[in-house]
Amino acid sequence: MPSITALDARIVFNSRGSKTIEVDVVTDKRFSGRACAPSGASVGKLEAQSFPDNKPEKALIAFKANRRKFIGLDASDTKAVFEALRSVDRTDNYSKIGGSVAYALSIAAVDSAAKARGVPLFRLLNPKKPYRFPFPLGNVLGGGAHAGPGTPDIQEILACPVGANDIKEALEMNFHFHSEMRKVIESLDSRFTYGRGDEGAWAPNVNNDQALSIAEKTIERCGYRLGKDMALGIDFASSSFWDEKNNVYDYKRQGIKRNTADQIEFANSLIKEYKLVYVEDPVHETDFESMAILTKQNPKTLVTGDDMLVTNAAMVKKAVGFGACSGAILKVNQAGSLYDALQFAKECTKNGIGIITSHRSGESVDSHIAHIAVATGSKMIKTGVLGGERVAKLNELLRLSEYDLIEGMAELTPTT
Ligand code: 2PG
Ligand code: MG
Repeated sequence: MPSITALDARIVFNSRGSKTIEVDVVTDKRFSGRACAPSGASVGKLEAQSFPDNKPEKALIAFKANRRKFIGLDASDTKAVFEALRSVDRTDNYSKIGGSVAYALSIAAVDSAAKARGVPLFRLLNPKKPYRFPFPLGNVLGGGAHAGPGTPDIQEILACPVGANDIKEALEMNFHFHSEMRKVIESLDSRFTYGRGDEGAWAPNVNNDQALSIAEKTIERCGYRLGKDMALGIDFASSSFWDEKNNVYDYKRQGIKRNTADQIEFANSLIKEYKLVYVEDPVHETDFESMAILTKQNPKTLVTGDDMLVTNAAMVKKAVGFGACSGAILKVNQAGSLYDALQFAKECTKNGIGIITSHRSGESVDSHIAHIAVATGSKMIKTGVLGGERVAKLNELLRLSEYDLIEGMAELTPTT
């Protein structure tokens, strides 16, 4: 067994220039694993808390005070690491030790264990075939919490190269789409600055409707067929503009307010008009009833919970009770430790809910999520298109294609 012999941690910076925690785990005195915790801008209410009292320094102190408890553990045993974390932090959301520590420690442990065993991480996490490549779901045009005033209220317009035959072709299609989109935006706005949001998506001065029409025009310009070669998706991140007091979705930037019925109708109309293969958080995080309506009415679309499910197995059970969600975002740092996230993945698979493994808007150049996506049988990996921290994950998928073990692309149609 790859036994943990040393651990260290430090504060480093993420892609937004904010402080975060990076952990090193050494097994058998020579195999070194490392992971750096990402962070979100649109954060679900029930997510793990990254740092005690929101202070990275306190997470580092908590790590140092407790690190000896992990010495001697089997680094490949995600449950043992989880239990050791829980022995020092019994809160629901890792607020005592910090979700960032739970994330970085649990992933650095399997990173070192994979090296000790001489296997790729996805094999360590799931020794059973078949493996498939997730479709890369790339944020190409965005606003919301990821970009400034003038951009759409909708957080992300996403491209998914559904017609790609292999992962290389899929990545090339997304890069092509992203670069052609700039030309479409420029043709409509000669003053476009080439500005991009936190995840590398274009951040033009357009409203929600214009954003979608730009995406559709880009598909034409690339010579793709909408929904056949290249499909579109949307992350509404609608909790971020849900006005709880007045019960309306407040599209402030566009000056439109929608009540719940209007919001369902709006989401439905976009799904139809743009043949959306994917919609994420179309309604706010506690509205399971409306999510169930959209899930039922759109059997060909992955109606996906992010802030709604917060990578929590109990929330999947709740969603299943409502008939809500055919897709589920998996972000390890929402859950805290890797074990929590793998339990969530199991619950999704058991209930026929498609998994979409995802980055955060504040990222590092780590590429573990490429392995987690393959190991969990994710249908998609949502990890942006441009920016070094996004491309790091995409390039790792290319490296994984050198293993003959991975047999083609995932099956996309929802199974619920
Ligand atoms: C989301 C994510 C990633 P953030 O809402 O899905 O795209 O954004 O990390 O800011 O929560
Ligand atoms: Mg989201």
